[in-house]
Amino acid sequence: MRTQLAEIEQAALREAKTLATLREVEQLKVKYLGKKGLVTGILRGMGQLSPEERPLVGQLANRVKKGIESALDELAGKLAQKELDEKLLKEKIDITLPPRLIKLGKKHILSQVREEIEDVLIEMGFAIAEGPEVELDYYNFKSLNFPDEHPARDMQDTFYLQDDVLLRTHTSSVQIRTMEKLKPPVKIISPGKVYRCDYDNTHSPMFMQVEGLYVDKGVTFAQLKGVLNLFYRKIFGEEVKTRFRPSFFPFTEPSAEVDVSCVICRGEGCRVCQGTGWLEIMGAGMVDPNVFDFVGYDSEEYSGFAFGLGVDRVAMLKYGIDNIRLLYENDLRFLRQF
Ligand code: FA5
Repeated sequence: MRTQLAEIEQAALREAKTLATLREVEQLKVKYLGKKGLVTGILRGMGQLSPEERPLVGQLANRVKKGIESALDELAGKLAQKELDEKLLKEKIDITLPPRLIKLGKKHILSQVREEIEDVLIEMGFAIAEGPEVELDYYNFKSLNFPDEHPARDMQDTFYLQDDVLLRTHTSSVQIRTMEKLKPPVKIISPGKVYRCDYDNTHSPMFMQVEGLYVDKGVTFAQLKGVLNLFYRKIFGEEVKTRFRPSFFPFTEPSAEVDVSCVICRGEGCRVCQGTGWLEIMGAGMVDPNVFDFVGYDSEEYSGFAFGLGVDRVAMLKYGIDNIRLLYENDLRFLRQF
């Protein structure tokens, strides 16, 4: 048995030298030291030995077992380190390489311009008011002093949903809804989408407006001009010029259309301003006393001004965009420029 043990030890140590993986080490451990292993077999067979021989062989067998165990443990340690080194080498990351570019989303140009317009007006003391896009004829037309069948309704090509329900054609409807709820002074802007059956390079069936309304005692047209001149300078820069042209809106009297000098050609005439040097951006005027009657304001005591501008037109002018459709086509190559 002693010779057998010595041979087993030598064989185990010889085989250990040929091993290359942790798995093989584990298999060898089972072969020699496992339940049915060679060394365990010897230990089991010790019952047949004489009482004198038993402790001697027992000691030897234990020594051989420990010797094999520690040789294999040492080998396993080395192989584990080797496998770890190889893995680390394979997974090595070169932190000096430039990263792949992540394309971040950003706000649509119309939202950017709308927010810029809102910020300028909020700074001047206006608060934001909102109203529905599906509107009653009463708020979109009638209470704004458009009599039934009056030709002024033709100025805004309307999408009707039912006889008296429509897609709002302007955000002026929010004027009435707000004045119904609040007593003067009222100083609001109402930004939002509006809809008209209208389609060419500068007109879109859905576009965005910002309406402004200021009602208080002693509000004047001069204040309206002051607010709008300051507004345009803040949006387009100090050198921009404004022009007020007499116009007509049923809900304002007097009324004006406000043009700004074309920021693309600096007033010299180009495709966008159709050679005139000016671009129409908004309608404005003093609130008609008839509108005050609809909401129960005393027109002897209060006066007010209102204005409504097209956000799309402002965006086109600010960024030199010559076709309004580009704003709604969602072409990322176009949108990423802003
Ligand atoms: C109005 O909508 C009036 N509610 C504005 C107003 C408010 C006047 C308060 C007086 C007092 P108008 O139809 O002109 O007015 O439209 C206002 C602006 O919206 C225009 O100057 C233009 O910039 C823009 N706009 C009008 N139609 C379109 C369209 N189809 N596509 C893009 N922008 C448009």
